[in-house]
Amino acid sequence: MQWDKTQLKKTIRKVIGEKLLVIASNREPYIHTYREGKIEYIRPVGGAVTALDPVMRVCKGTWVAYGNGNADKAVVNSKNEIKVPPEKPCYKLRRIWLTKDEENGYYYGYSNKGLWPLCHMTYTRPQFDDVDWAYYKIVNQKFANTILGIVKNRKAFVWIQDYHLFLLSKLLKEKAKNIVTAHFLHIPWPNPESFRICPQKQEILEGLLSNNLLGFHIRYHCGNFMESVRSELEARIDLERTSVTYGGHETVVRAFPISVDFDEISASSESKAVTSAMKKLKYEFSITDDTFVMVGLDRIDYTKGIIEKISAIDRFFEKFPEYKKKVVFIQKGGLSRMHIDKYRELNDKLNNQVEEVNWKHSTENWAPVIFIRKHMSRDEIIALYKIADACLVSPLHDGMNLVCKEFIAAKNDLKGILILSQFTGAARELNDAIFVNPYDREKFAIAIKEAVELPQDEIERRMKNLRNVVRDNNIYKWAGKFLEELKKI
Ligand code: GDG
Repeated sequence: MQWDKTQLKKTIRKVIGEKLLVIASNREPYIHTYREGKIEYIRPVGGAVTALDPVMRVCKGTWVAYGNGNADKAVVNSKNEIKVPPEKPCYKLRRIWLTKDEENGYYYGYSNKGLWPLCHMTYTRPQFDDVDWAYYKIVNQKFANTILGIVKNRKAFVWIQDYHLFLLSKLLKEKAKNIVTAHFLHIPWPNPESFRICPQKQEILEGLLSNNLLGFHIRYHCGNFMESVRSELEARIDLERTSVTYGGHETVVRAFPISVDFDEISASSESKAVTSAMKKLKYEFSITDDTFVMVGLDRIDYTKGIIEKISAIDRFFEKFPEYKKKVVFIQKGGLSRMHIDKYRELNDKLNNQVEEVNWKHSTENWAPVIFIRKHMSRDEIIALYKIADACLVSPLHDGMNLVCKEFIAAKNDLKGILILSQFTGAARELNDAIFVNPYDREKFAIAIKEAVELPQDEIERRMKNLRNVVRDNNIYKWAGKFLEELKKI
């Protein structure tokens, strides 16, 4: 069956019915900011939001999130709500306000200095701080209070997102019997050896085991989670049902590989706005028809392997100098979590690296790496994918990775090669990519050469297969399968 908006709508009606649907996530789908005295909105950079907005447009309901735009307060009503998407309002966004201390402790501290490196195998030491943990609990409670206030006595389904809200289900269930909760984790769940260092591991597991359904991107993460429970708690694990019963309550654990709105991206890649953005990009970066263009698009994050990618490009031009002036790599990097030292250091390191690699290989009017830092709209991002002959996606560890799926969806003409890290969740589905280990610089450089020299019919064969996979396993299927599982419970 091909999943689309209509199919998802039917499933929602069957599963949710008259119940209220609430999504809870740290990040909001639309951020309002002041610019030159006027209020405008942007869509934040990040996978979870990209995936869930199309779902909410179909599901309606209320999305509860932290409002961190400087004009966010100016546009909400007295209940701190605003209808979004701004261009075609159809669901409610309920904003939660945090103090600076709360944001520091809960978001930058516990979530991103602690949990993020704990869950990603990049050899970055997690930092667990008691004050940060206290704020993490306070903010989870704030989310719980807000949701309880919205739901009241009605029957509701609360769909919790990601690692910022590990305690939310438990806090809700302690107060309300009329709420069913499910939690989807967008990042990997670590193996039990890595997880056991976390001082708050028991509270975290208990929080997650209050849910009725717990979703991860891939089965491997489900397995890691079940093993962590086995090591840390007295719980009954049912491998056949893949569920955990703890304190008399059963949580079903399942894999749901997240995806993108294939049809929407594919259709907008034919739009006038994208065609004109392509022209502008080509002009701005002096790209001629015979230039082989490689692109990368990542939040600037140490898990994304951007340093390793540029290092492989450096090696590629060292080993195969005949490709100088013929190949160019455009990396778009979105600044992320800049109040954390590790992220600032990474950003500085990247600046120096790009400078050095360009100095080493550049000729009079050509440089191998173009680093774009300015904000780009969705149309511009799709245009970037469209002008690319290859997309380089090289995380050291990634729950799924949506950039590779967006690239595939944008390539209607089949003229694109995906170079993909074997350490992404996406690598389990996208068999027709050229796979790389980003830690292996030499082989990564050779893989780039392989991509540049791939015959046209082979490029098209691979892209056709990749597109079939992403078309069939689109974001509506992800949401639909999640809800169908909930119905079974
Ligand atoms: C988490 C998990 C999982 C990226 N840079 C810019 C930009 N983007 C957009 C892309 C894409 C999204 O952000 C990134 O999605 P990813 O999936 O690659 O990565 P995370 O943000 O780490 O997301 C990940 C995801 O959640 C969903 O579950 O796949 O594993 O880590 O949509 O297009 N957009 C703009 N400028 C950028 O510089 N405008």
